[in-house]
Amino acid sequence: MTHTEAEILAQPDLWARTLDIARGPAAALRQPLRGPVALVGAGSSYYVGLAAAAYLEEHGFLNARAVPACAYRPRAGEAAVLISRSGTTTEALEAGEAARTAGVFVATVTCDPESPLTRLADAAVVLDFVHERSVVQTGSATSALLLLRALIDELAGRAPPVELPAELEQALATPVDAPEETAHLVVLGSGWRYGVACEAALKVQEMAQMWTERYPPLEYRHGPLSCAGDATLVVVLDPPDRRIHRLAADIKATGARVVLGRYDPLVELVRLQQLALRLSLRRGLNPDAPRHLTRSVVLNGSDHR
Ligand code: F1P
Repeated sequence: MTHTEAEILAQPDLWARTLDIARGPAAALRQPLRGPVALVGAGSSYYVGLAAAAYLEEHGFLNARAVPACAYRPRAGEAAVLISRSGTTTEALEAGEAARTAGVFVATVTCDPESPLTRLADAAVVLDFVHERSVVQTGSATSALLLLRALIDELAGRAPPVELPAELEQALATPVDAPEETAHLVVLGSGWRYGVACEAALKVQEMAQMWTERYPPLEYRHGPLSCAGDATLVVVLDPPDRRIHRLAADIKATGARVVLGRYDPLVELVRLQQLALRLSLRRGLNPDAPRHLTRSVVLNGSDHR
């Protein structure tokens, strides 16, 4: 078994532990999440922020934005939540330093208590039970998003999603299948599911070096549908209502295969991590060593200042 696969399968336990800290140490994040707040990260960590910012908006907190770390500029009166598995990504560190210099409240979500990003925070939440050797983020990203969801649910007076570890355990036994001819993946999701769709598509890019696209579902007809065909697999994260069923029919008419999500979008993300792993192995690749990638992007010298 590759260590990426082992890390994928470890997520039910990580999620249970994440929900435990949401009730305790992570409470320090609740206040900044009320907004105004910028959720900042790179790669998978940016997509976690994208999903969390939309989740905040859907729960009535209308003053949240997600920003790629490379594009972050501090705003007076706006807290910054910096998300980074390693806590060493150069753009995330630069964003944290800029926020501190501007006098902005800085909270961080990392997996390493000793990382430079953790150390510069006013409030640091550390998922120190997540130990990923992989380059490709799996449980670190889903645990960070689950943590933010649980905190936002509590801020909104809703029960946190305590059922998800068990739902994931069940879902891991029913992986998403992809026909042999699959060479093109499209993941569709609206609202907070769009950030989840971006992260799912990134897994397939990183592990299987496959062409992927991601859109809000009803956007797909507005041009990108022209690329759908026999080698296309389209996964829809939104609940299958009348409009989604109509969209699925239009997509199937192109020859593409459509899979409608059956579980919580975060659970569907893990099923797509499993799909990415299977596609990687089917293509004779090593998911533990994704081409051209490093576990953390650390830019040395002055070329990035
Ligand atoms: C961010 C990131 C990862 C990606 C790869 C390179 O890392 O882009 O999302 O999978 O590992 O780094 P981090 O800031 O979350 O540690």
